[in-house]
Amino acid sequence: MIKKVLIANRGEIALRIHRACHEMGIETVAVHSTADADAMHVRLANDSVCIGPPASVDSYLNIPAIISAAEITGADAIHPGYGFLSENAHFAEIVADHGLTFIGPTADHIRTMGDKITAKETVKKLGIPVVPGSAGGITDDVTAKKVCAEIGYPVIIKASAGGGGRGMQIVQNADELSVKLQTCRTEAKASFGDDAVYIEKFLLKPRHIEFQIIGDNHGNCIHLGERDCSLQRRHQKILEEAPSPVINDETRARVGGIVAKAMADLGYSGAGTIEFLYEDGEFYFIEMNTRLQVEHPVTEMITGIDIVREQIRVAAGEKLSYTQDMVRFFGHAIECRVNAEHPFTFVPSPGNVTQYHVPGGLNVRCDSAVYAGYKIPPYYDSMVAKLIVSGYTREGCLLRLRRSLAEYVIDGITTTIPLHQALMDNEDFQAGDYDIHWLEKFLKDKTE
Ligand code: MV4
Repeated sequence: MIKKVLIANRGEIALRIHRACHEMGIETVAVHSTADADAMHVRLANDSVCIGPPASVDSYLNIPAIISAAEITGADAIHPGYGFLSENAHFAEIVADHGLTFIGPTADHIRTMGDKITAKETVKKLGIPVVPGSAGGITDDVTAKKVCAEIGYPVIIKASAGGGGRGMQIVQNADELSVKLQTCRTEAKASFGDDAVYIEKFLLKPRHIEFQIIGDNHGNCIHLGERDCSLQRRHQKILEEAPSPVINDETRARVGGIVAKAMADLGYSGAGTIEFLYEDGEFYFIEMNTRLQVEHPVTEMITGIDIVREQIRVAAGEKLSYTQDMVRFFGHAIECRVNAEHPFTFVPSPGNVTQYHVPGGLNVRCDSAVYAGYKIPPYYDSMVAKLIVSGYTREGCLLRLRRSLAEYVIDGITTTIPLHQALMDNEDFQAGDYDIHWLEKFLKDKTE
């Protein structure tokens, strides 16, 4: 088994990983930038190493410094968390080359899913339904026109090396196609160094529903149900819930069964998320994430399964602790992302947290590395906490969230807590009646 894990991340997820390690009797190494010397995970870890100045490229993305820190401290594994190096196949390879265990899938699987054209081809062959579109990349106008005529407008052109909303063009009709194809290819080359693009039917009012899977190195892969992540602004998720308000048990078992079988056939090991657009009762694969996700706690809350613990177990070569029939879904869970930002304009608000009080009570979980007196640095992501509640019913979660949000004290900075409070009072949200565009409209009405 793994004895000492280097956590190549910061903030709440570094703390989340430390907690799983501590419960498993595994020591931890925190690596941090000069801006994070006073961070909570640095205090709690068994060892800590400063790996560079504040800028992420010089610290949390500094591969030689991270590998050196692992060697100096005697770590035998590295957990990359989310963001930073978590989906960097090159990093996964280097970690393995140094005789260390990368807590995540193989470099090959990361690479396959990082290229969106290859990812789509791969999962389609494995039986997962995909969005209608081009078979592979598109380079010329003639082929593009043919594909679009077949699938019908509007279409969306996406960069193969993009993902998460970067490098996309929506095309309303044939007249716009040629220019937008060229724009997309040029931007893809400039942003990602790869001009490969593909075309899909543009779905107008889908929901974003993703399935959590986890596989081991013994041919097993299970699914842990879905999360509804439709509430997002500029491709940043704001609130996530499990189960989705629009998915029933039969559909969960059917689609979950398809994705778990597909990933077992692929020999996938580690945690992963299969992202779908869901419209008119149909699922369409768009991307796969090969990392632990920010919103994993809602899945943990309805299954009782510690996803980070399972990641560590499977990386160490152990079997998953659960077979599919041991997985039970209980009740509902909702996560509110608390960002150090203005609640409606999203202007960043880093600075000193002067007073801090976390809500508690039955079925309330707060994943955060913030403490009273902590100074939120301006260099990184603005998410400072995740407030997660669970309950028998979705309605119960909404009542519990109202109560917890009111109890939460974060003085000294502006946070998105008032946005969540406004959501709790909205009828569409209360009814679970929202798609991927709903939040932007809600915010437009609020700020106009
Ligand atoms: C789409 C789509 C509609 N149809 N694909 C956005 C993030 C990335 N993961 C994929 N995204 C989308 N892909 C098809 N075939 C809608 C989105 C999308 C979106 C697109 C344009 C403007 C805002 C958007 C917000 C959420 C999702």
